[in-house]
Amino acid sequence: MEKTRTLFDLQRLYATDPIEADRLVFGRESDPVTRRGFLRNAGLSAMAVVLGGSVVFAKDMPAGLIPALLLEGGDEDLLAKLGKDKGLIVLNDKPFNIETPAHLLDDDVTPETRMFLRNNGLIPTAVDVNTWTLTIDGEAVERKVSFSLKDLKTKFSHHTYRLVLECGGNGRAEFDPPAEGNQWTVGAVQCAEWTGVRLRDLLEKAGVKKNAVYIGYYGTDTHLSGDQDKVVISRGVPMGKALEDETLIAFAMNGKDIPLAHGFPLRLVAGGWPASVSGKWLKRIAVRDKVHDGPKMTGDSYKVPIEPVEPGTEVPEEKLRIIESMPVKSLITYPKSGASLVPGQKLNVRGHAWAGDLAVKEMHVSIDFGTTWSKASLLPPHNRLAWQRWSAELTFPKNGYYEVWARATDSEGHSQPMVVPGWNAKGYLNNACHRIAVRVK
Ligand SMILES: Nc1nc2c(c(=O)[nH]1)N[C@H]1C(S)=C(S)[C@@H](COP(=O)(O)O)O[C@H]1N2
Ligand SMILES: [Mo]
Repeated sequence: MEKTRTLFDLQRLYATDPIEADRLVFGRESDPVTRRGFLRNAGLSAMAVVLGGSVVFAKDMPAGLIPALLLEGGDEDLLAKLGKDKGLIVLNDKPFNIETPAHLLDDDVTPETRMFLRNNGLIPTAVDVNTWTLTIDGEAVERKVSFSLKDLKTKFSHHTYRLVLECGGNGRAEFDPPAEGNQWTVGAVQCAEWTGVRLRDLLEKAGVKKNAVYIGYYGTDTHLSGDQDKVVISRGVPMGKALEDETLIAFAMNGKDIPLAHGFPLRLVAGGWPASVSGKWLKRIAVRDKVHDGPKMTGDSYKVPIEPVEPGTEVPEEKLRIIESMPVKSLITYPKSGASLVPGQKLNVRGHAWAGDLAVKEMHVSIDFGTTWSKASLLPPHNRLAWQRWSAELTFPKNGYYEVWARATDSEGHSQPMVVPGWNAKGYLNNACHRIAVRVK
């Protein structure tokens, strides 16, 4: 965990006073007004030593920007017992919260071993598949209905979709003032292939009344206090999202039973929205006649200011909105940050892009800190709400240190910002451009 802690120290230093951090780390002098760094000889060579090459577009490098090379985390030890790849990063072990470095998210379909893990409580220990039932009830159903796992698997048609699940707090580590909670950097996102029945088909059996507004899920995880009666988290979605084709009650992931840590034996999956609406270890769905009010639906949980606010502002509840569709975002999954090239070598970079309920329309890359951008090629999604593969061939003008930045644009024309967007107290929805370090020498 040592390396991770060092990373956060560096991030905190840069977060509190980036100009001073630059001076301390690199001896870099900056213009406090334009925030352009003046890499005078001493600073330039200090940075070149640390990065293993001089910064080719140094004149374009914003002051107070932590070089992407130094953002590499990694924890080689603690993961085997959870069935996770050794390259993942343990952010918390009570409860387990584990993130995936970008270069381990290169697969089109994220395997279990490389899937981030986010728990608010304790993973259930005993799951009896023979007695497991899913109940649908609530103020806005005609009748309460229950299904066994066998009912679900044999009495309804099956559907399979690749769905992006991204934690609402992915990117939280970059907010300033910092937000409490797991300090996710970029890897709290995955796109697995889920198989199950449509929630819509089950709701039809219960009979949805005209006054239905929202659904809320209930799972069987245990509250951290150990109190069996306390609900850990119970979130949901408005009826419109609940009734979509792709909203599933899933019993399989990547062609097998859902792994225990990810919701075995049953999970609500609603792609494109914060992954917190996709309830694991699903036992019950309530159809509500008002916005669902379970734990983590109320107060400031999974809410952001309706209007932008100055960082650090306290925002009253009535000026917050519940996060729905997630914003446009992308990752560079190849190469791993820190890649080395020989002079003249071309680099094929690639990654994924996604945009909540929308599709990604365009993808761009930059090697000069966002001064100029070139268009990348972009594939359509495998199905609606799956991420999209993008790739680009890059050439570098001379030896030195570079950063590759990637920027997606959604079907409504919204692009990723180059810096951390809209501050909010809980650190949600950071969709700033992902960047990696590349050295030519
Ligand atoms: N029952 C239950 N469902 C849950 C959670 C939880 O703690 N308990 N965490 C939610 C949150 S905040 C996220 S980001 C995703 C994480 O899914 P994963 O662990 O399969 O990656 O599950 C969601 N569903
Ligand atoms: Mo989350």
